[in-house]
Amino acid sequence: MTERLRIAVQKKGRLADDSFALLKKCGLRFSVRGGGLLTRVKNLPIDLLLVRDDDIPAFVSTGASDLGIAGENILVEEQLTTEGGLDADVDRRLGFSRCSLCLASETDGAIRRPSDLAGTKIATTYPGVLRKFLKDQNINAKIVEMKGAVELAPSIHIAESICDLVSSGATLEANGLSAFETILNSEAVLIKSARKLSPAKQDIYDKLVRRIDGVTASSDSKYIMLNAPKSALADITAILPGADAPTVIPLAGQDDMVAVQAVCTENVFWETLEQLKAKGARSILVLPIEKMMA
Ligand code: PRT
Ligand code: ZN
Repeated sequence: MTERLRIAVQKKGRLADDSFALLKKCGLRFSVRGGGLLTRVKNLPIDLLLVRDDDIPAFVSTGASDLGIAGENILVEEQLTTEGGLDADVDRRLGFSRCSLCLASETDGAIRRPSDLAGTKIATTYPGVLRKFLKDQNINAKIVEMKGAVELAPSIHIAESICDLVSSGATLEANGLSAFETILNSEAVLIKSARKLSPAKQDIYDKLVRRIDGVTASSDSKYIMLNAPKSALADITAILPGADAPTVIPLAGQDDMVAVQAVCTENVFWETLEQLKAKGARSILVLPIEKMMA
């Protein structure tokens, strides 16, 4: 029987859709409909273990799963709070579900900086990360552990401030709170243990991560095509964000102009196009790149 690589993925929630989308872009064919815990990938020897995000680091650590996709916030919290430690670490950053674990307090209140926390109470669902921060900063404050709705803690006088995830900032604002310190910047990560995989699983893993790298590299990348005066070629090449040597092609009947094509590995903004135009570039096209392999 072929060995199957097992990946633990959040079943439902903020990470789930983007995790499934990433795996589908890597060419994995599967369906997550139905309530099963294990989903078989049809075209590769891979199974998906559909679980709550909090359980993913422990599944990887114990060997119940070979890999996992979870927020770095969850991984770091579990590393800090699991008795005996975790054999699970970041293998790759995946670039989605970005958020920050922040300290926040009442917008017009007295707590404005970490040192103001001394002798106060802080509500959080991340006691491990918060405890480490307070210790590193030499701040003596009480941690009030909650399971959710942390943003309500100050208004009901459970704590003077909170330590919670922030993405748009709308939740803090709606509760009259402002962030005053970031403790951790987080994004979804591929989690792996230090255990050696069997040769068969190692092959599947190598293939998968090569594809993941191709997908993450191409998501910010664009193919740019433009016509440029020969005299401005150096200036124009310098503006192209994250581009190696571009392809330069003569233009029929126009000796002073060339066509330039390049892969830009960083975002191409409207400002970039305006700068290119100011240097004499014309007919500028920016195209998405679906897949890349070096
Ligand atoms: O059921 P399960 O345990 O699997 O899911 P869950 O409810 O524990 O987690 P879920 O699905 O809410 O979040 C999963 C992961 O998404 C988190 O661990 C983070 O890595 C990531 N993520 C990204 C976020 C946010 N952005 C986020 N904004 N997780 C939570 N939030 C919450 C935050 O706690 C606060 O309540 O959204 C609110 C703030 O959002 P803004 O936009 O108002 O600032
Ligand atoms: Zn959770």
